[in-house]
Order: sequence, then structure tokens, then C-alpha cells
Amino acid sequence: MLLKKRILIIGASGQIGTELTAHLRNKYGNLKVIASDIKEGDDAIMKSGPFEILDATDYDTVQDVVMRHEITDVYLMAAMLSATAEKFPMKAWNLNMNSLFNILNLARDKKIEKIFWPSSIAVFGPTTPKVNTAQRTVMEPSTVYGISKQTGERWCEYYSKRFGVDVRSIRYPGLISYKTLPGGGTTDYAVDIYHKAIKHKKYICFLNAKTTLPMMFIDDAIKATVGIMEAEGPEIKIRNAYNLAAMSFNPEEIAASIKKHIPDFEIKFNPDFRQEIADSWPQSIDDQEARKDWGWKHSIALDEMTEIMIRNLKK
Ligand code: AKB
Repeated sequence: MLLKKRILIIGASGQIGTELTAHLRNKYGNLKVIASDIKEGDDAIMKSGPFEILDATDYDTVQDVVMRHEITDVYLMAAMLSATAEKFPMKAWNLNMNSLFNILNLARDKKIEKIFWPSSIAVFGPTTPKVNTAQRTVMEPSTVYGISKQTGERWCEYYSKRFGVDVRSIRYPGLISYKTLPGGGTTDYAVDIYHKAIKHKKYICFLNAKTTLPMMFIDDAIKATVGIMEAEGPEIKIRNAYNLAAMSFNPEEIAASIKKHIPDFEIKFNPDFRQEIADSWPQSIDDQEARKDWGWKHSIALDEMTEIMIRNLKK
């Protein structure tokens, strides 16, 4: 089974895709992991193994890559995130939904065996209880991105129940990494702040000081992604998406953590349209189902993450 595993990562040049590709190539061998994206990735991805230029919304091209490389597992990481999706609603809907249907239909037709599809805390909305948000609760997302993720979750569960498709998903919080920048999200400030702290010792934040959101360092996100994909089938009891948590903080708290390394760092606040998106999301997440079902455990908290970010970005 392991010998015949061949993985396709769609969206391999993005924030999660870049690190996921490196991790899986390390684990399974460079030739077993096919990276793909609409645009080329960094040197490490392009040079370490096979790469395909691929539009995730084009069924024929996706099917061709799947068949040519005899793919068994697909990680579908291509998506338009919350802030950009508010600017291009139809484009976001088309990308986020059609890419998912392409992969679900290939699995229904037995052309692939297993799918990872990322959901998000954006599936929750302004009427959801904000603290320790439960796995099953009120879900009335008010953003284009959130609506696409909530709909996607319903379809994943439907394909699992109706066609036996092995699809696995987690609701990512905001993700922080130093290798690749995120693009178009509301939680992106928590990456940008480190870059600006190192370069200019100043940051103007597009969210207000007290906007607490669930967040996670990329190493934990990769651990969760691979962890859920490697769990035995019966362990996966939730086929829409699992809540996932590591830490929660607000801009004032991340700034205080940065000041421990850069004492003269200054933060100012100038909230824009992303404030309303952030205000519609939970502040913290209850992820006990993921911990119980497939052994999820986070490792990295705010101060440790700050130390890793600053050390690596300074290089
Ligand atoms: C975003 O901010 O849009 C994403 C997310 C929380 O899914 N990082």
C-alpha cells in the first residue's frame, strides 16, 4: 500500500503547499510527491521533484495529471482566502468549489483513493458562540470564503456517505510561517507583523488591538494535515471537517511577544474591511474531537513561535 502511494499536491507553491511538499517528499521520496500549482513554486520545490503547472478548476487537466502519475492521494490546497474572496466573490466561489468537485468526482470514480481538503475557522459566523467554539454549533458564515468552506464541508460529508469517498479535512485557524507568505487572508497580519518588526521595527495593523483569533504555527499545521491523512480510516469519525486549535492571541499580545526580542518595536492600529471578517470568527476553538479520534496534539505556543519566526526571518 505504502509502496504504491503517489501523492499530488495542488496549490504546492502557496503557504501550506510549500512546506507540505517538502515534508512529504522527505517522508515518501521526491519522486512519489508531485507538486502542482497555477504558478511555479520556489527553487526548493521546482528542483526537488516533479512539478506540473495545473489549473485546479480544469477537470481534464487534473484528471490527466492524476492518471499520468498514477496518483493515489490528493492534497487540494488551492483556494482563494477570505480577504481576496470579498473582492472577487464569483472567482472565489468558482475556484474554491470547482476544484473540490473535480477531486471529489475523481475519487467517486475510483481514480484516486484519498483526499485532503482544507476547511477553515471561517465556516463559523457572527452568531456562533465565540469562546471555545464547539465542533457542532451554530454555523452562519457571513463571508464569501466562509460560505464556500461551509458548503465544501457539506459536499465532503455527502460524497463520503453516498459514494464512500475517503475525504479528510480540518478547520485551519490562521497559519504563521516564515518560508512562504500567506496571500489574501484576514489572519495574514500575524505573519506580516514579524517581517515589519525585523525590517522597520514598526507595524500598522489592519485589525484592532483586541481582536483575538485562533492561530497555529505552520509546523503544527503540517503535523495535523499529515496526521489526519495517516490515521486509520475508522478513526476518522467526522467527514465534514475537524476543529483544530493550538493558541489564540490578539495583535497586542503578539506585539508584546515580539517586544521581548525587539524592545523598541512599535505597533499602531488602522482597522480596515478585514476587521468585520475577523469579528465574525471565533476567538478560540474546542478541538477535543480531533484529539480523541486521531490523536491530534499541538506543540508550539506564542512565545516559542515568535522566537522561531524572528530567528529564521533574520537569516
Ligand atoms: C484567512 O484568514 O482567510 C485564512 C483562514 C483563517 O482560513 N487564514
